[in-house]
Amino acid sequence: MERKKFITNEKIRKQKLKPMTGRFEGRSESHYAFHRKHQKQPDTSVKSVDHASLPIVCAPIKLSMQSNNPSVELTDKYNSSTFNLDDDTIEDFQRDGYAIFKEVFTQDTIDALNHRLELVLRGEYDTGMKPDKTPKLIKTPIISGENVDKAEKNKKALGYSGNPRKKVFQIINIHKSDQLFRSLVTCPLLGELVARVMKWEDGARLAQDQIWAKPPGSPPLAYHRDSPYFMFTPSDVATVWIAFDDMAPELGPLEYVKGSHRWVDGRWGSSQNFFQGDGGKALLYSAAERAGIDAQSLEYHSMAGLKAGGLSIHDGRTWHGSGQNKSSFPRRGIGLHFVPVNVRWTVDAKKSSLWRKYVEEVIDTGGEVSEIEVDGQVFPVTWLNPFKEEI
Ligand SMILES: O=C(O)CCC(=O)C(=O)O
Repeated sequence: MERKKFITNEKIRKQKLKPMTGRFEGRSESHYAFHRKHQKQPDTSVKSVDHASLPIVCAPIKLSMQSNNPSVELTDKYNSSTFNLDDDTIEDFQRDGYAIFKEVFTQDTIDALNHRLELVLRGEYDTGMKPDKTPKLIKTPIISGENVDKAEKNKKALGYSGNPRKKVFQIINIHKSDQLFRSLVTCPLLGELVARVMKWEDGARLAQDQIWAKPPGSPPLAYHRDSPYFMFTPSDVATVWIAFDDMAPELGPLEYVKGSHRWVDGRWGSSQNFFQGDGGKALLYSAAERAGIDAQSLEYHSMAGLKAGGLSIHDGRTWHGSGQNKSSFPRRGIGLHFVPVNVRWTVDAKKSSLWRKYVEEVIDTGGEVSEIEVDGQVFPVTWLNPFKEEI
């Protein structure tokens, strides 16, 4: 089997690398040992695709829709040797619980992702595998094609992501179905940004991705925290949310409650509550009250104004939600949930309908859930800190 290519870091990007093919120069043996330790056989639940052959790097190569290994493309701002994550951004993130990064992916990449999203919604998977969750949608006739210009596209039907069902919908783990999405979620820059703002010394691992699409007229998404839904220890989670459309205020952009990651931990409601169209703030208000905070004093920060290709990162404990889509266009985006490299399952993982399947086999053979390492094929490490040699 081909060796898996975990790559990159600031140093490597500074060298303006082409896609990686060889060994990592200048790394110590312990670094390679770490890679080997985290290199696993594919999960048994993943049968019809060889994940090791899927692209795991995003690199400054020209996007090609025809390519067998399609890769997302970063803008010059993030692809160049001048990009540097400054200390102020990290401090702001630690204080507020979120940070915003504009113009990260090129418009070509976003157009291609929207195109692929439409195909996945229509059941076309270029890996041959289904995502873990797909929505039930009303069949609509036309697709937003890659060669159709914007004006022309808008005159036509909006495709499945503009679905007349008027419901917020999710796809879970689209990266299993589509190679371009696989390249997006494993893009090392994203893992690096997350690890550095969260101060995860070792690096970042992808736990799950979730497409969030709000067709015209769809209701608000209830305010919630992400971290209670992830059954790992340590319990840190961070989410990268990438805009696939320009976030005009009437589209119902993502909103954060400033500083809410510092409120007491706890679980309120279930993921079913996400989709209640009641304005979505009931859980938030009760959490604020428990934290001794007056609901009237909450400070909200909307992602309105963020252009397609920009992204935000939030701490998994930051309360967030989004308003109704009052426009006549779809509002699309993807949330990528990351965890630290060295997480283990919690004992509760075996009770969770979402995570049980990943730990079941070990339990069946008498293992202790808390001793299970997460599977690197299913939960790929997307960035390792090259400056931390011993882990
Ligand atoms: O896209 C949205 O409105 C919600 C996204 C979200 O809750 C998340 O990514 O954690």
